[in-house]
Amino acid sequence: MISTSDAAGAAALLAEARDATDRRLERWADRLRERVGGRDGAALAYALASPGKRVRAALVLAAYRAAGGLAPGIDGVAAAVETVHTYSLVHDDLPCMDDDDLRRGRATTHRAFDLATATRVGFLLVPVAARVLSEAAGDLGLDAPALGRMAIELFEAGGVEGMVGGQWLDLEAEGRRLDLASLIAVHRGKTGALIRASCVLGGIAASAPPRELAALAAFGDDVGVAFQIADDVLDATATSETLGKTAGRDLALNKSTYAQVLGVEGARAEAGRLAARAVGHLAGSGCASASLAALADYIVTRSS
Ligand code: GRG
Repeated sequence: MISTSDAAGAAALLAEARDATDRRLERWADRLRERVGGRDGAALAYALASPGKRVRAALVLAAYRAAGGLAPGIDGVAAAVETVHTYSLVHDDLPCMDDDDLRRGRATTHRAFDLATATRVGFLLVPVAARVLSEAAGDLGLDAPALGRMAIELFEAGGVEGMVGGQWLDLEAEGRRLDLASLIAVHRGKTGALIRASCVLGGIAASAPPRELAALAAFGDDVGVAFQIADDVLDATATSETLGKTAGRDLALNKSTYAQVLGVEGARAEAGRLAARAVGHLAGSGCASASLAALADYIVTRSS
């Protein structure tokens, strides 16, 4: 059960991550609107500066601090992760994928603009993420090898062994019943890889030693799957208004979900078990953190 102080700690960190990341992303949105211009520039800015919860950004900040990092420039690394996440949402909502009209409480990018524009915007956001990351490394005074390691973590998490591979499996599985092990394999890639990378990037930015990076990666692995389990439960139990995206989409698309395989209460219990195990990975690693623990609790008890 989440304690009041945990909930307050997570809320404060999320608010800080939202403020700092949104400021960075709004600056990039303004630059892109001007540099790219026209409809593509406007659509890029629309997608990039859209109001997410910034959970991945908060994980970057908390992991960085857990590993001893102190500089405010870490919000640039958080913005790079959120840029990759935003690209995935723009493409996920396309008619050839989950075909949705509502995201973050407003029209999806292909609905606000058009299909071709939204498809281009998704692809264009990937090199934008690389620029945001490189700017952040400069702000933090990190050297080229550290930037290289962060880039590998981030873009591998977005690739065939991570987000794209997981999404691919997810699309192929529509209309089929998956067992729990297959479901976990899909979501470790589709959702978990970027969440894991958020934690590892925070550690690399703080020059964490291998033992701490391994603990942050293990923490991220478990909270990544727990995040998706909570997402499935919310899809089945919350309203579109609360979520800012269309509720009940999994059922409409005939997807296998944790709520269906384990039942809503079973899925909630499994998410809680994974969140607790995630926090356990940090104990004795040198980067135990009340903020990461509070975020793990938030991830499995959130209402949107
Ligand atoms: C080419 C096959 C192929 C794939 C492209 C589209 C894509 C890559 C991947 C989809 C990844 C995806 C959308 C995973 C879902 C993760 C998830 C649960 C998102 C919701 O995250 P929140 O709740 O959203 O943090 P906000 O809006 O708050 O940021």
